[in-house]
Amino acid sequence: MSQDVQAKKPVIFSGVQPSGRITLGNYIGAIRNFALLDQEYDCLYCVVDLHALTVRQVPAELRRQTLELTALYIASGLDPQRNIIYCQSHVPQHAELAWILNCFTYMGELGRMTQFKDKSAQHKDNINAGLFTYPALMAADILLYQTNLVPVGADQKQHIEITRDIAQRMNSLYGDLFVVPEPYIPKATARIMSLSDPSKKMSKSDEDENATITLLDKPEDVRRKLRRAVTDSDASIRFDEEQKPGVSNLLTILSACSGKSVDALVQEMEGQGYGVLKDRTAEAINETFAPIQAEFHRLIKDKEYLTGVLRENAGRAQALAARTLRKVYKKLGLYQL
Ligand code: ATP
Ligand code: LTN
Repeated sequence: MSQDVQAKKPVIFSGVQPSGRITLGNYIGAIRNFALLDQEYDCLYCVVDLHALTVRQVPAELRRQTLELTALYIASGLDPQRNIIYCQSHVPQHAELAWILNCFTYMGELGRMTQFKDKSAQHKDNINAGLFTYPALMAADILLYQTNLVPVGADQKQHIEITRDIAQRMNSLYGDLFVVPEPYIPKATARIMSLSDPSKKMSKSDEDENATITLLDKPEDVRRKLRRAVTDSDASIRFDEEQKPGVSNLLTILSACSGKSVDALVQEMEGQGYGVLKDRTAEAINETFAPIQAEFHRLIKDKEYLTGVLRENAGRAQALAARTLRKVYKKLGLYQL
């Protein structure tokens, strides 16, 4: 974001949890799009560490993953001068606004969230209140900055919808408090599937190592995982998400990494076996990752630089967040000193 943060450019906000190694799904579905948008928007990209606490984290790993995600944002092409790259817990207004929004969010609507249902099923021993009210904190992230557009994968659509509902509800009670944000979910890459089970989305907290490709995987790991990827027994390379979810997922990934359309790829590989599709996909992923990994490995050694980026950008984010929070407190009738 440029110095003139308050200027008229529309605002983009998005967040990724430092809850594990960043996957190919996170990259193609979300992070890659961030860099494409930073010319026309004022952008904030957040490491949402408070959200990560809704499932148990090992403290030392959470710290490491926070710094890694910061480095990966930058290595993926986001300039930390032009974009506000920062950490959620460094800007206390997120938690403060989340409390307010909790008071305007209904139990019924939170109970319908599929992420809550999925995570409660995965973590039966820890169905905590934070997991339930997660969308109110996410709404706070977005609404604090008067965000216009939120680039995310398809799994987050429902959370953007509840954010819009909360914003509209409060706007109609108190006048114009918040900009009502729109999701930005490019259809083709909105849902990258697991390599082991193409009926599930690729997820960074998946325990099966072969299900996910991480942005820091070595080229030989990518090749090995691709070779093991589940396809089908029909042996024809076609895009058909219903009948051939594994093959279609590989085609989506290959298309996203090579820049070629799925149709062109299908024509090129006509009559060839799945081995060719898998090897080409692995190579395209490795080519996409190589410059990002090189930059990541350079940045991650420079903890001082990364900490400096987080410190400086926390200040910029706080200045923006404080304006919205002040307005909300005032309009709701909290006594002003
Ligand atoms: P976790 O497994 O810890 O829930 P996750 O892999 O689902 O993590 P998030 O941090 O929740 O990742 O998501 C970061 C961004 O990546 C979000 O915008 C989300 O929609 C997007 N995303 C996550 N998985 C995929 C996927 N498989 N395909 C496309 N986009 C994805
Ligand atoms: N809930 C998101 C991460 C997230 C987010 C946000 C995304 C937290 N706050 C604000 C966009 C905007 C997830 O689980 N992927």
